[in-house]
Amino acid sequence: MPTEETLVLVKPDGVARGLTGAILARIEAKGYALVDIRLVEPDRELLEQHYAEHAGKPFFEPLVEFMLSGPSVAIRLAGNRVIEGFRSLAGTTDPTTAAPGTIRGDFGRDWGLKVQQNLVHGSDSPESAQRELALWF
Ligand code: DAT
Ligand code: MG
Repeated sequence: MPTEETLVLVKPDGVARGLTGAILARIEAKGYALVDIRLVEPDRELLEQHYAEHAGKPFFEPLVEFMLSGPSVAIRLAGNRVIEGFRSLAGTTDPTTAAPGTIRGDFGRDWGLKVQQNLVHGSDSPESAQRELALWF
């Protein structure tokens, strides 16, 4: 079976707070391979496609606006079970309750905004990964 790939994003809050290096260090220490990495300033169309599953939800527009607020670092990451493994490294969606030891649990908090800022994105399935990698790379 070919090695699995996933899309990881260091989102605008992670880049703006200077946490890109700390996040990359955790990914590298875990042993996954960086296949490609680039700084991206996405447009609205890319983001609406990326987050299409959330269209119509109350946080959708704040989410797109947040993602437009600055560059993200897009990473093509590879390794066996990397989709599941990166989501485990990231922690659960809500940074207030994400486990300590995870990226979101250690670096995230609730800022009282309409959208949760939780530093990173990771694809949630092989189908999502292929779809999202084609959008960002
Ligand atoms: P994840 O990024 O863990 O896959 P998701 O796909 O459900 O989470 O949501 C995408 C992003 O939207 C998430 O990283 C933060 C934000 N978000 C999700 N649910 C939210 C909510 N109920 N209120 C505010 N922001 C939310
Ligand atoms: Mg998701």
